[in-house]
Amino acid sequence: MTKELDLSGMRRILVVNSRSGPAKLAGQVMWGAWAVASYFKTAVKDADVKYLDENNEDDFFAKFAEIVKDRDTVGFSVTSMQIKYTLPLIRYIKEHHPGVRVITGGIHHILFPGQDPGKLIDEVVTYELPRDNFLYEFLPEKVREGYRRDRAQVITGFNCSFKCAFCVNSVRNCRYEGKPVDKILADIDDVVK
Ligand code: B12
Repeated sequence: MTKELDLSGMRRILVVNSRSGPAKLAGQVMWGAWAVASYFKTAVKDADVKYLDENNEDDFFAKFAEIVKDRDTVGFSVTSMQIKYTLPLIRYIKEHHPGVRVITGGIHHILFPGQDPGKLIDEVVTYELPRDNFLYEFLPEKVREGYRRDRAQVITGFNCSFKCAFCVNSVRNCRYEGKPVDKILADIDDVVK
């Protein structure tokens, strides 16, 4: 397990958020995967970053198989509910494009940092990546449609001030972190535009 993600050798990147249940969460924003795609785009020199959220794509697998052909790195965002839907995608990569580096991260790995990921995954990230930057170029068209039609979402903070026994925040013992007002206003501005 690394403590800091090695960004060298990464340029043509795909960030994937699989579905997490039989029904897609269409129209929902997947903040974790979005933050990661935005981070790669900002932190990796000359990055070519693609983002695919199964919840918000028709023909998801066809698009995935096409994009993955010319990637050097694919990152998957994983809650425990997504494992079942993410593993077949990773198997597909290892079978058809064995040279592609597969990285997984997300709340499942943060909760279970000692779990053996098996041989299919090249690197497991058990910590958060920077999340202060959400680039609107990655917002899926289906989410945009929902924003135009109905209502838009803006993230105003992270974690939570309560300590519910069932929630990851209790295990991690993390505190509520509000976003600075100027960043929230900038996000509202982007959403309105
Ligand atoms: C928002 C949310 C939802 C929303 C999701 C929609 C949306 N708009 O995103 C709604 C309300 C729909 C929802 C529903 C459910 N949720 Co929920 N939800 C959350 C919540 C509160 C916040 C997640 C979030 O956006 N965080 C902000 C982002 C920026 O953080 P992040 O995702 O952790 O990402 C960071 C890191 O993990 C890492 N990272 C993430 N992906 C990747 C990928 C790579 C490659 C790398 C390197 C790093 C990396 O870097 C990111 C940036 O720092 C979390 C609790 C929490 N505080 O985390 C629970 C949580 C994710 N939910 C949980 C659960 C159980 C559910 C439900 C099953 C509840 C239920 N019984 O119905 C349903 C599932 C519905 C479904 N079909 O998926 C659990 C998951 C536990 C687990 N073991 O995985 C959590 C952790 C709460 C808990 N109980 O502890 N949820």
